[in-house]
Amino acid sequence: MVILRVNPMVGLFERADGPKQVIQPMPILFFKSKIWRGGLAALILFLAGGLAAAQNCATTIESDDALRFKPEKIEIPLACKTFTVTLKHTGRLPKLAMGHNWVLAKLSDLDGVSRTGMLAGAEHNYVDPKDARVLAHTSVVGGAESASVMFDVAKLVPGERYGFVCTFAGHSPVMRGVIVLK
Ligand SMILES: [Cu+2]
Repeated sequence: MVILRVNPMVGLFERADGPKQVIQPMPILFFKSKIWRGGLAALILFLAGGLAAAQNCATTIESDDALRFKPEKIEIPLACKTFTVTLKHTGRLPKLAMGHNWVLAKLSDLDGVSRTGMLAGAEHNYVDPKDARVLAHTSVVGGAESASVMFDVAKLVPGERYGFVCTFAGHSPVMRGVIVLK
């Protein structure tokens, strides 16, 4: 028969007979087990994954053969290091006739970057490469095409108002939307 006595110094049970052997109570065995460590690692990964998903540092915006963006508002979490916008053209018309791009700038600069973009022309995706007011932009896409751009969120200053516009010839007066920093 195994006789257990309590060692008050460490609070563990010990066998009083035979070779010195420490028998640990179940809770301690559980916390030392690989199952627990594996579970803890999985829990941390799950929580980290949930946090990244909650921040959602990417979005897709659609355009079509009519002159519109859907949605016309993009929320960018300031907690994101980078943000990716994918512009998807769900229409059928080729890009020479109904091309769209997505250009990010301060709201007050949207008219200016549209003017310089139109002058830059199709070979520059309707974006003047020398125009520093352009904070990010995609290339021009036609029907069934898409393009993405990733930019540093640190470029965006809290309190400033930003928007986006399609600078393809003639589209900028109607194809635009707003950025919401959160
Ligand atoms: Cu357009």
